[in-house]
Amino acid sequence: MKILIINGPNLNLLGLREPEIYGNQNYASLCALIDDTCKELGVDHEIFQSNHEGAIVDKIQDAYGKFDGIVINPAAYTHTSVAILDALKAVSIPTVEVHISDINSRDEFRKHSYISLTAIKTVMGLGFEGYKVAIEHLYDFLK
Ligand code: CA2
Repeated sequence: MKILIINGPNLNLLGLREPEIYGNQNYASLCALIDDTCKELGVDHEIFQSNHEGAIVDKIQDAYGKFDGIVINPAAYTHTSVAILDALKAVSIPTVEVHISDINSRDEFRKHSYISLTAIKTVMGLGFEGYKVAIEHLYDFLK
């Protein structure tokens, strides 16, 4: 089993600001948690982060035939990107959406997610731990 973890814009800056929303750990700590979770489950994985919508679309297209599942935090593109939604639908790879914060209890514009229209599950509001929950859910779904 091989899964792809995709992180969208500005997640590479975690820990710099807004610790009350995103915590005070940095992106390297998040990647370490993802690595540990996948190791525990015996799952091969790759982590990809980009600040560019087209690069994320390219990565999803390239995942076809190479990955069994995707965990994605599209960050701000969650609320705007029909292109990422269409790419996920096109490759039809089971996808779990994850958000560090609870997007339903923040700004009105964050309440809508295009990605939820195709995700098998959305995990939110659990901090970094949400990635562990998302990976475990995807693993249970795929095994
Ligand atoms: O809660 C989440 O995981 C989000 O996907 C994070 C996005 C936000 O646009 C979504 O609405 C919810 C933002 C990611 C990065 O934000 C930073 C803000 C300040 C400092 C570092 C990162």
